[in-house]
Amino acid sequence: MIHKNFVWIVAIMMAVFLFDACRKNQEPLKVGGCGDANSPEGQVGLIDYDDGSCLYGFITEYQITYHPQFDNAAGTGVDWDFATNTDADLILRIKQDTASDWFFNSESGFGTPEIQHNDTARFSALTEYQLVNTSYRWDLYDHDPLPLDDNDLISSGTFNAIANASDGYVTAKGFNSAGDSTELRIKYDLRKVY
Ligand SMILES: [Ca+2]
Ligand SMILES: [Ca+2]
Ligand SMILES: [Ca+2]
Repeated sequence: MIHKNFVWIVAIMMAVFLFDACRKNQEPLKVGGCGDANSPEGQVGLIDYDDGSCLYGFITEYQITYHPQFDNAAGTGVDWDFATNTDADLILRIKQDTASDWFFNSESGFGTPEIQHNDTARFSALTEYQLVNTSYRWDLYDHDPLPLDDNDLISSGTFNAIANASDGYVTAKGFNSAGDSTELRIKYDLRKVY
């Protein structure tokens, strides 16, 4: 009986020893995810390997959610037209900071819609441009007809499309020389790139 118990105890001790040795030899668990800094969902520096799950942001719509009511930068502080108290006629342009060409210019597809300063102006993306991890520049103008008057800058700004991306929108603020602010929102869909 003593002999039988002894065998059991030795067997259990060996099993525990082998299990422990096995566990110590295992590699720590590797964490996978999207490792591309050009993805709005990228987790660069937070994961061990890229598991091919990256999705990328493709622009579907541009929005100006608000802009200054008056042209304070021109020193008039009155309106955006020759007639009194009229709303701005928007022209939105966006490009990569270092590029010479605007990849979006609302004037070519939408004309110059007149929008109240606290209403949201929406421009559908004419091409679903892919957002990347770099600096972008945008200008918002009020259209005025020549030869009476020329366009006025409403606001201008720069932003990084990936740093400013959250829940399907890139959000950025722009300013003019009077310090008046304007908000740009770029709506994007997440998709794979094949
Ligand atoms: Ca107007
Ligand atoms: Ca105008
Ligand atoms: Ca003007």
